[in-house]
Amino acid sequence: MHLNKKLIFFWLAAVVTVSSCKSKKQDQEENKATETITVKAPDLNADSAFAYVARQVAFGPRVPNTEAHRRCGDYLIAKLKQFGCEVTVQSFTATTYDGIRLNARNIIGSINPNASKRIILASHWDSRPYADQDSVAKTRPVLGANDGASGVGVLLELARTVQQAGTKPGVGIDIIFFDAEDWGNSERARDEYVGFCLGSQYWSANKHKAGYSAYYGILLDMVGAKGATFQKEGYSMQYAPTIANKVWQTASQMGLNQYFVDSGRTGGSITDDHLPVNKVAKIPMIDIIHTHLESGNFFADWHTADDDMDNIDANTLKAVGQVVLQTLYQEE
Ligand code: AHN
Ligand code: ZN
Repeated sequence: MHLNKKLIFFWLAAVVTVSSCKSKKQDQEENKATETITVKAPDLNADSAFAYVARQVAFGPRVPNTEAHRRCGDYLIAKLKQFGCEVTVQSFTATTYDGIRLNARNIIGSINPNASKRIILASHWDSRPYADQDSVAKTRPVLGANDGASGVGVLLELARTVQQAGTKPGVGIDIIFFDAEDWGNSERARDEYVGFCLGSQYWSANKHKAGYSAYYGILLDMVGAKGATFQKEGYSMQYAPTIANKVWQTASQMGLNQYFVDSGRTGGSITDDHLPVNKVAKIPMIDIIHTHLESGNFFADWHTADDDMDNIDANTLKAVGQVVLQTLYQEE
């Protein structure tokens, strides 16, 4: 609310200030820009987003084939239904690079299920079976507060917010919680995705509805750490540059460039759930993923035993969710 009001004010002020030295045509164009920005998305609640992350973490590590994983999946299905989504559960067996068969579920919650123009919002809901980046606890499963639960928490809060809102977005939204993302191993797996992204690979080859497509997609990965920075990621710029530019521009208009950094440089290309969606499903999809601006590394506790709630900042969750929601409300 506060952000958007400020933003509208800024845009009106900008138009008024410069209009005296512009042609009529330019004026009209700028008024059009002002109009698009005044479509105001409803406000997410930061504490609510935080609570949805904490609730997932409270199940314990959501490693496929464990009880915590099964129970968390049931919880996510129930929440999406509670928020008025049409829920489709895609159950499948995923075979890992090391030959383990996982009972996996992609969970899809649809808002405006009959709208023809659709946008995918996705995140993975499983957590990694071992903390191989930890200096000590290398075989311990990862709690995945940031790596997994953060993106899902933001999307649950987004679904709740849309349900509560007086005005719905004009587009249809498919929230996809991909399973079995994080079993990969860059050193040992030899396939194209080095063992990662099993749920997204499955969905991209077997969509939940016959003939399904979408206008574009936005993937959230590791979107909860304090002071997180998101750069335009390499594959996003290769497959979906207009979407990435649009999202970063929206963030900029909302005064959120401290998170959505726009240095003019493209970040590294990251093998993540958006890659099969781009390559196999042929739906342009970006990845909003936390990387360190200089090193390009993920957040400090990535794949360690310390990826817990201490890492999570409600302000970061809210900033990401609000930018995504604003982008959706600006779609015709
Ligand atoms: C690789 O490490 C190749 N990709 C990172 C995908 C990932 C893991 N996202 C979260 N956890
Ligand atoms: Zn991971």
